[in-house]
Amino acid sequence: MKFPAEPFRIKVVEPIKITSSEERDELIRKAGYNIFLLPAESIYIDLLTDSGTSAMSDNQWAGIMLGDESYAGSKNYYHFDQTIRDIFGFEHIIPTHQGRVAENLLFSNLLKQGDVVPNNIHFDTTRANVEYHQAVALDCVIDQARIPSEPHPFKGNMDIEKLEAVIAKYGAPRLPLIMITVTNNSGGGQPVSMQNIREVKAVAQKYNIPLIFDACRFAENAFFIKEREDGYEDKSIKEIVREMFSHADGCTMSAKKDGLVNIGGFLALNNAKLAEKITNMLILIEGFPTYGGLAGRDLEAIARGLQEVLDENYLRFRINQTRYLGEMLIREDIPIIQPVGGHAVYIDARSLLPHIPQAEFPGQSLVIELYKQAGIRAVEIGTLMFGGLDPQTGKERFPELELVRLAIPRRVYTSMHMQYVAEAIIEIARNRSALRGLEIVYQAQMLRHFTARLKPKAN
Ligand code: PM9
Repeated sequence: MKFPAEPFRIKVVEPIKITSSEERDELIRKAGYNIFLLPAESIYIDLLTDSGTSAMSDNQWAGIMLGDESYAGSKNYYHFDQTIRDIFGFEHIIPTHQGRVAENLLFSNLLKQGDVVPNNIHFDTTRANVEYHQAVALDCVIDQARIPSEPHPFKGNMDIEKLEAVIAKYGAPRLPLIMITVTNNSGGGQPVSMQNIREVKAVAQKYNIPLIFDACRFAENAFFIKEREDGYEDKSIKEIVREMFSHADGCTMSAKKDGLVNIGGFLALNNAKLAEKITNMLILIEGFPTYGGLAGRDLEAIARGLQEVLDENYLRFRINQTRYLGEMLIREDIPIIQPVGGHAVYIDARSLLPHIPQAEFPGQSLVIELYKQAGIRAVEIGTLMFGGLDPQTGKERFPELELVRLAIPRRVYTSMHMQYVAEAIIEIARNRSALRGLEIVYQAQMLRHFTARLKPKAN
């Protein structure tokens, strides 16, 4: 059966406020045509992110009631620690309040000025944390990842030749680690194959460089391996995860994704000395090693979430729900990144709106129309997010792709909601010539997309 029916039933509902298009016109005008500045209450379907937006299960909520809030040695910590060791196989588990703190702790202890960190594609916070330490974040993903219509089954794979070239250019001592992001968020939520993981590991081992995974969407990646890679169809998700991580020396994790919780993360390592150093720093910035910036109840919810996310029925629904939305759009010739990724559908806004020049933010124009027409919040991943003035040349920079991401929160929306989203996009695409570009009236110097204010271009 292809229809992605939900493998759960609804026990608690959260009403969503319905606004009129006139109200939304006014709200978005007031928000300076920036969806980050909208009150969340005014949104019907919120696809801004899949991070921290999951619905927890009854089992997780029950775990919340069993929170042991002792300062040290909470029983929930032992459950958290044991669960992560059991699933991922690492020796030392350091709780953090979200993923970027795990990155910061790791890089603060490993990187020095001029070092180089290759990844398939660094996620924004990873790149920012690398650059903060005056090191260089390099993307070594396969070329097919840059072509939206290219149907490669593992578009998150690292290009081994590119990786070897980086090592040859800079020399292994300048690479304190190699990273792989599973699934590759910045490349469209695309998976990395087991074969590729083995190949990267072989290179890392040859030069004695630690291999660390950015593990946010590890279970979704494992499901794709089961579905697409020879020899894995009869393995359980847990077996696949264990094999994936057996090739790594550690991982950073935002539990706000595949941990099925609203807050939390961890850093896991096999290197005892490094773990000890980082644990001491954790005490300085997050908290005692048995809670790391989280409440006991959060640790319990993560332990339970990490077990639930391994359920194949859940993952089949999850991946198929995202695919279902993508396929409705493909059938109507809406250009999207293919194959559909694990956690989001990415629309190629430049192909959809060729009459809007990149300098006038075609992706943002689509985002604004989606909100105005249907109360849907998506996010632009294009010139507004990655453009801006080049500090060297003083000229406006333009990214390769103008994307609009529809990130699907886990277990939150039904497949009927997905139909609503698809219909809204299809309707907008039919009237695409009416969409206009935008211009910036205010922007911050860094990360301008969060606070920028825009206005529609005059005709
Ligand atoms: N990802 C996302 O919406 C949250 C917004 S961050 C501007 O996709 C990867 C692959 C991520 C990620 C967050 C983090 C950071 C690390 N790696 O948000 O710090 O997708 O828990 O995780 C977001 P935290």
